[in-house]
Amino acid sequence: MATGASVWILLFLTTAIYTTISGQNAGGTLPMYVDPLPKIPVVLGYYDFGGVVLPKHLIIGMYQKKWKFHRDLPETTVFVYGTSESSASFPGPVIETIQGVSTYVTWLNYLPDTHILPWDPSILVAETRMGGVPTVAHLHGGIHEAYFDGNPYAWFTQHFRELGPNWSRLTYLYSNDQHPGNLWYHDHALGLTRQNLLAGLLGPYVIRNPAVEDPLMLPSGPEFDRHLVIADRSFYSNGSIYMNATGNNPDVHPQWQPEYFGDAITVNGKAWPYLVVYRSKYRFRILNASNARYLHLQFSNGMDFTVIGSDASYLAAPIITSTIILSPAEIFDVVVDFTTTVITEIELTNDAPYPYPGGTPASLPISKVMKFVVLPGMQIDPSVVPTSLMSYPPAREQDATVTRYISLYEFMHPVTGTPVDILINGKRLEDPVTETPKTGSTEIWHIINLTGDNHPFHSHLAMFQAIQVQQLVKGQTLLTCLQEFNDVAACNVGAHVTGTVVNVPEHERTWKNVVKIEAGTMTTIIMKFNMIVDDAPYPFDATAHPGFVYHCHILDHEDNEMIRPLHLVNQ
Ligand SMILES: [Cu+2]
Repeated sequence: MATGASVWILLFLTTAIYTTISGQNAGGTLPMYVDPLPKIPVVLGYYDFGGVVLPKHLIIGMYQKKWKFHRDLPETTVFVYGTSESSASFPGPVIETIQGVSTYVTWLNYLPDTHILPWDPSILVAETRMGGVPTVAHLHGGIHEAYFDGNPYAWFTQHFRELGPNWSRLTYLYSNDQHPGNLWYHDHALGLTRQNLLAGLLGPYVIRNPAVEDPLMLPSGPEFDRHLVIADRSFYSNGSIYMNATGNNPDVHPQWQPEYFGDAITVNGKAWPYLVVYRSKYRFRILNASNARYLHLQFSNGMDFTVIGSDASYLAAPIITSTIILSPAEIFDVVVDFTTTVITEIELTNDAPYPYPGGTPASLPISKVMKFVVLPGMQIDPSVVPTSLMSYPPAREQDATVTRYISLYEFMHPVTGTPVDILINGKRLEDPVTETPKTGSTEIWHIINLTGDNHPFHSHLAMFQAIQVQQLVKGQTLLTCLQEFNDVAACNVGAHVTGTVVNVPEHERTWKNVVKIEAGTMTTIIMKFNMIVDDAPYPFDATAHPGFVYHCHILDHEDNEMIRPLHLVNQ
């Protein structure tokens, strides 16, 4: 850090914006931009013996500990990942890995007998006989065997005292065979995902390939290549995490709410932090780790994001845009250039309504994410934004051998008119599997969104990209028919897919693991069940037990029960 930095910090502290945390929270008045953006601890998932890189076995625990989310907020009890209790952090450490070099992780649960957040026994949930917090880690975006995928039924409690029915492996093998990119790990326990992530069980994971990525000359090193893990949270005045304990339809679900929205925005575990930056280019790997909140990000001075990747893939070429929309679980990898800005205090802002896009407009606290303070003087910046990045085989409809229709719709309470549950194809996780793609194949999935909100579609194992979004006409008629017959052919879906075609944004055109499904549309995605870099088959048996899942990544939806099994079969 330059010596001038502390002077600048003092200068802008005096102009900090104060905001009142309102609603259920008694957090009082929290000033923004008083905590520096933390650097997330890094754990290497490999050994490096003078350039010889070898597999490594990590032990990562889940700990209950105290975390300070803001200078003026008392410490918060969290559940967090770390290689030790003292180093465990919110978010968990960045696990850095190398393409082609295996990382073994033994995930250990040291959590207490009871959860720090309310849970709902009326939804399909991991229930224990002896207490404890069921957990199971999932590597989001990872291509690996189903044993190591963090199946919702593969949960375990502290010291493996109790095991879910699909638990099978003490140590998970992440072979890191896939292309370089940004992944993240988080909990996936049955019916408890929303609470376990809200409590803090999440962290970034990177697969690097220096031989391929270093020649790109992108901003690099711990100063200029940074993670921004954004997550909304609400707090009580005593610092504890606030989660509504009363369901929207308590006669059906005593606790479950359709979406969790916090009224504070945290980045890397601090509410509204600031980052002092040099006049240089920076790479930011931005993850929306919120349970349900979408983020529509832009800079207060109107400067651009140069998007270089999304989710676990690069774009073919950089795309310049002034705004990006991140659904929960979505990642954008961007370069931001601070060299030419005249304004020296720049806010990263958010104006996404919640639920997205038709809900409550973002209030003042929610409309601010963090602040950048630009140091004076030019910095030598050897980095560039190359004209081309990384190319993968294109998404082509003609490669597909199977077409499926996937419909998303809610079931409303007859009195309150609010959702009781939100399902995929009207089915539940425990209903018999219906999506059984052949390993190595390509499929077309038409995803029909008959709800009023956007949903982040996520599949384990598969990589996919949207090729077309088309608005539905007479959607209510289709919804009524599907609610009665649950059969897209009988409901003549084709007669409804005649509306305006909406373009997929250029910066979302790559092999993704989360695709936003707009309300009232049918989004056509190409699903690849192979290694997308060269269309090679998976280097493992993808048909093995217990299979995979696909789901909505609004965690409250996923938990009740916008999630379905995905079982691959042999050719
Ligand atoms: Cu959803």
